[in-house]
Amino acid sequence: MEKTLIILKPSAVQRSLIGEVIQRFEKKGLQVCGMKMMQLKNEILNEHYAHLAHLPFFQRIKDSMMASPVIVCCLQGKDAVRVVRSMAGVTNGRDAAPGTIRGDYSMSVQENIIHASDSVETAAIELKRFFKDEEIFEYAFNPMNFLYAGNEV
Ligand code: IDP
Ligand code: MG
Repeated sequence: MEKTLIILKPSAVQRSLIGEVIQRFEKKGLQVCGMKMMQLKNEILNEHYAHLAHLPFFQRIKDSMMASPVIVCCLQGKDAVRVVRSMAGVTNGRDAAPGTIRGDYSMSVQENIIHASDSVETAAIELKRFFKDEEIFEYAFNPMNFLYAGNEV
């Protein structure tokens, strides 16, 4: 099944939106396969945002990502990359459609709550960048087995 990376940026952590954002993905039906808090550093951001290195405000974008710990999360599901990107909304929070995460929680281009991998190829590279193999979990997703103990049904 397809996996993608999301990062809850400092703008999510500092505004106490971790739970709300993760809940949207859980309710949609995406499976959380890995999750941890990290303090990002310049080196990993140089890789992660290499496509922005030419921008005059590259350092400001990196500083914003280092301003507080972030939550990195692996989500799994059919077409997970496409589904998660569409739930995130376009980059600029002021342009993002209502109902998307950026559309509902962000007024900013930079402070836009969430990173989401933009292709299947990028997702594989980004998951390797932020997670060790043993930090990604393949597990059955079967809530019925956890509503009751075996001797209760
Ligand atoms: P994406 O996050 O929608 O994929 P990218 O173009 O990959 O957008 O840019 C990565 C991040 O860099 C954005 O999410 C945003 O935080 C920041 N960023 C991109 N363009 C600008 C800009 O013009 N001004 C300020 N920040 C920007
Ligand atoms: Mg991007």
